[in-house]
Amino acid sequence: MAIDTSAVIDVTSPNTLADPFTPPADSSLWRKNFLLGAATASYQIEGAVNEDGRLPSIWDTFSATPGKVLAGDTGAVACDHYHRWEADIDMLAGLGLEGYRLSIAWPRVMDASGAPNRKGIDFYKRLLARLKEKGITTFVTLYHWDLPQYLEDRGGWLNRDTAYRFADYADLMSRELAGSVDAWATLNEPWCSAYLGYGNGHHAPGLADGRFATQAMHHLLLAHGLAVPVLRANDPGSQIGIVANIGRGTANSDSAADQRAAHLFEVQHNAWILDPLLKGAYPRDLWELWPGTEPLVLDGDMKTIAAPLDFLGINYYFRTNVESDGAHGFREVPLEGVERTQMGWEVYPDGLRDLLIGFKGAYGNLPPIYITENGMASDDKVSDGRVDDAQRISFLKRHLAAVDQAIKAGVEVRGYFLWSLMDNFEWAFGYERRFGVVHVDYSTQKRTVKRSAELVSRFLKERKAQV
Ligand code: IFM
Repeated sequence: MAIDTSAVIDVTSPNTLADPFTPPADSSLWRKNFLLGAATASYQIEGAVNEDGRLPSIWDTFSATPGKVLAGDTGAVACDHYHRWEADIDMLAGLGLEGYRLSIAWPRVMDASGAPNRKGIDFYKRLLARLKEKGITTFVTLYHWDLPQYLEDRGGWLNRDTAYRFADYADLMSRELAGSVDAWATLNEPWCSAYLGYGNGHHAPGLADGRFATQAMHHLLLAHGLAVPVLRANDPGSQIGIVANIGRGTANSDSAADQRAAHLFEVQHNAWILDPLLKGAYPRDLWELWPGTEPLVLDGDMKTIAAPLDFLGINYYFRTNVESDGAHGFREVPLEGVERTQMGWEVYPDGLRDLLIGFKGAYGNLPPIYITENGMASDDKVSDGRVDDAQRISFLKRHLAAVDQAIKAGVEVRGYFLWSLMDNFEWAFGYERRFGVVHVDYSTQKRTVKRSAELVSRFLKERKAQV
């Protein structure tokens, strides 16, 4: 496929460009019904972890464990959004962003007996009411990793019962919030919950066993499948979906072994989640990669998991170049001289385009897609009251061009959410890595709109003004 090089700008001299962001006139982004918004997640921004009856989550426990999070950071205060939500929503609306993707903290809204916590629920009711008042489309994720610690104490996602508790939680929230949520996502990035949480221990709860990862994944997907009909019944006007992070794997050489390695990389990152959801079966190649780790699957589970979706949320960040490990798997071969972000992740917009087009070919029933996260971390500094995040502006422009190319190739992409509205608690990397289009000074909680947000905002206002 031809690449639109006009979308690639020189990040070293951004100021020489009159307009480093606005998409070309023929871009699908100019369509008014292409939703452009921003995303956040509860534990990453809310803080107030002990307030109004919120119970501990696995991330409170994990981040309080020495050595687990960079600099010993925790989400105890984060962006203090729990107290500053009104100003934050005003800021979002002021930027002209049309959609907001947020998540609910499960331990804030339900206690260990399953009883509702009214104060926690009311927080989200007020937040969503304000978003509606501002005319913002609301995407609500039920699970963005903050599992109640009381459930982890009973085995967490290794315990099948957690899937049923999740369905109860989905029932409660969709009864309480029906009518104020445009789209429900059951889970955010089950790959991270299962693999990083139970497979290698980089995330909470910090367990490291391949067998745990596949069983946790199965229970996460089961939780999703059990919740879908509940959400549909309680909130029939809303769209129901799930959010998956996807990874591009490329082969380090043309050799059959390296090509196979790249295929297995994508099986492990993408098909592990998308095949059960869209084909009702785990990819068989996964068991070649991880022999002996098949989860316990009960009769009917795969049918439950493959419940039809109204949308699929896709989170995309980077690609990984791999070679064969000489046995059944792959190992990374980092490429030299490529552009990287503060996370060390390679900037590779083509990966997003290629994966989207590949999914359309692989899954005949691919639902409409929202890019529910895309963005990058940079070591942004405020200078004279401004933040010039030139690399992010270029990154966003190039990834939006990739989305446009996928749309033109026939993939139905309905919208795109920037990750993230503001700098926040980046999990095991604490506050060092800044993903926001708004800068947060954690000592004062002052928000400073970065240049990237200004340009996105300018584009949205221009688009709105068009007849
Ligand atoms: O910050 C995370 C987010 O919570 C889930 N997706 C990836 C982001 C960047 O790492």
